Amino acid sequence: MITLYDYRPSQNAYKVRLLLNQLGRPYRTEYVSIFEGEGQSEAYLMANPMGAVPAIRLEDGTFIAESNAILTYLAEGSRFLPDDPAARAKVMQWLFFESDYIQNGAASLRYWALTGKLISRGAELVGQRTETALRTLRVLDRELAERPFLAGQAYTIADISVFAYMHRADEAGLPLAQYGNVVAWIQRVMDQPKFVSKGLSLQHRPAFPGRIVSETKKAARGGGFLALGPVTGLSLSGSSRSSPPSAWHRRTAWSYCP
Ligand SMILES: N[C@@H](CCC(=O)N[C@@H](CS)C(=O)NCC(=O)O)C(=O)O
Repeated sequence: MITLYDYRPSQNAYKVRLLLNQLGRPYRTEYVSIFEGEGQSEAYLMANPMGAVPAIRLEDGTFIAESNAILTYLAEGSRFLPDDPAARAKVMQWLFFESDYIQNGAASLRYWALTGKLISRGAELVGQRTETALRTLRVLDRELAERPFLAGQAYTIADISVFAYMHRADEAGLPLAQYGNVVAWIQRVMDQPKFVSKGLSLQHRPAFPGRIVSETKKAARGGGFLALGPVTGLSLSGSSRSSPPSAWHRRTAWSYCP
């Protein structure tokens, strides 16, 4: 069975949860406490050289990192990724678009807004990211006027990938409601069979069932996002339990985006 290295508030990890559910593919979860430095443990760096979530481990022990690479691997041979080279390249076009413009625009802004870091980022940087985010919204709105889904007439992993952050663009302070074609597309994505808003499926088997409960309780206590602290017990061989955040991690964690 596949293992998903996950962190519940991560929208990048949500992409993978959503696809796994829509594929009906059973999997197990191991939570990685990214803000406690666990992502930077030697053991986890084998799964993802950047120490970020998501990553997956295949049955034969192979690790795959980067959400869009994982989506591509998992969708192979399914209706979510066409075989025809040109149609496939159109899907890839949107996966790269997501990785570049959305992760560096709306996703960063959302993370900064939700974690109270917006002010310390500086006006110039926030201005650049906002311009990138608004540009992506304009592009998406124009493109989605032409067809129901990003890569054509059918729902694919391109939609899953872009949906993950764009349907929460208002949390980044972006005027999502002004982009009618994007709003209509969000609804079409949510109407897909086996759509799940959090991505936990019936087939899903957490490696540490109790931890989901404790995470939910923490979220309820603290009002959500920021309250979600370490919930993991990474069990890669040689891994230790949560370690204090390293200096590297304290310096750099801000730039990424749950
Ligand atoms: N480009 C990566 C981005 C992954 C990423 O930034 N993940 C965040 C959570 S959404 C993370 O783990 N950040 C902690 C870190 O990078 O140390 C992807 O698409 O998977």
